[in-house]
Amino acid sequence: MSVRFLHDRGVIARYREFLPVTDATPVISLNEGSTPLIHSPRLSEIVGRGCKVFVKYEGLNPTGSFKDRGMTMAISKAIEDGAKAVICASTGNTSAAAAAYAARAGVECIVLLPAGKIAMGKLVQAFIYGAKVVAIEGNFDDALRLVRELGATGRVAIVNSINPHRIEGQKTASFEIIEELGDAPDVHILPVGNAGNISAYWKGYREFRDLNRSTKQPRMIGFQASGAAPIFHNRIVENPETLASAIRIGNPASWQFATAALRESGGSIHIVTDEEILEAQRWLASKEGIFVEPASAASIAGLFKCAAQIAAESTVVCTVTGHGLKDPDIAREQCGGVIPAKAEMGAILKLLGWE
Ligand code: AN7
Repeated sequence: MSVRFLHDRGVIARYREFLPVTDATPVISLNEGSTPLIHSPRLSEIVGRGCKVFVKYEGLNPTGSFKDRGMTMAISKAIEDGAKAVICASTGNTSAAAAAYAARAGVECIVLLPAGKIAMGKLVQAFIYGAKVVAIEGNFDDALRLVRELGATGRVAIVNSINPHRIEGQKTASFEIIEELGDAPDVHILPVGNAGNISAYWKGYREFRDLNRSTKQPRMIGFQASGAAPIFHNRIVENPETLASAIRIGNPASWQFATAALRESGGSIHIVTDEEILEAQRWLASKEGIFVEPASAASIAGLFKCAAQIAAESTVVCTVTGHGLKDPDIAREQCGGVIPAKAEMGAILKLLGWE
């Protein structure tokens, strides 16, 4: 009987020739990537004028967010370099991914989180994958500053997106989109926190264009939460605030890369309010059956906001970065409760109005 190993399908296996790996690189993979690119008839109709809108559903990665694409690279390279422990600061998803891939590699994982600001699903992931979870009295930016210092001791490998291997892995999402659409889209919309992902997508689009695997490059359009919008305002935000805790970041690590991506692609960055984010989250779940976490819904809120500016006949991709179950509390607060009933047919017919 021939055995098909799991790691023949992750993003390193699929895109090895475009990534900085060699035969000496151990591949630490959980079959990440190959996420669905879902056509949305309703979003297409809202944008109108012959535009086609697709949702890249990154919540279907192994730990429930796009971070797995970069983490398979960062952990594989850390192991290649002999690391025995890895560390990251996180608003939740990076720590979940780091903890899972470190577990798979058999190395220690330390995560520094802003105390009280991590969505429940993400916190539980870090625990169950066996990470050492440190909650600091400060925000993500404070945690990242400490991680940089801890990394400088040489005792631990940093797997935040300041590690360039993370960006390399994340660029594979663009490759998948180009392969599936047969070309790059005209517009790509995504949420922006640390700005690693917008930088990674742009790198992926550029590389496939240079290799003639696509004929064009999309305008990159980023959306930040209005209370955490340093790139939009072009200044560090000392006390970022948003219900979308994943993007509660005031001093993005990849700020310069993101600015270049916006400039080179003819794109732009904008803001959406928490109310707009939550409304978009409910809309996407209840109208298209796609449940995403609040930060991810910033893409959809953003699309609603900029729909009129999108040229006719455009192909638009919105990345939704994380699964809705990551943050059950926020979703629960917005929804109606259960309808209590006796276990009797008559009672149920009555409350359904079917009598
Ligand atoms: C769901 O996990 O920064 O602009 O520490 O979890 O590349 O930072 C998460 C970011 C968007 C923003 N959507 O991406 C972390 C972290 C979700 C996220 C972003 C994040 P970047």
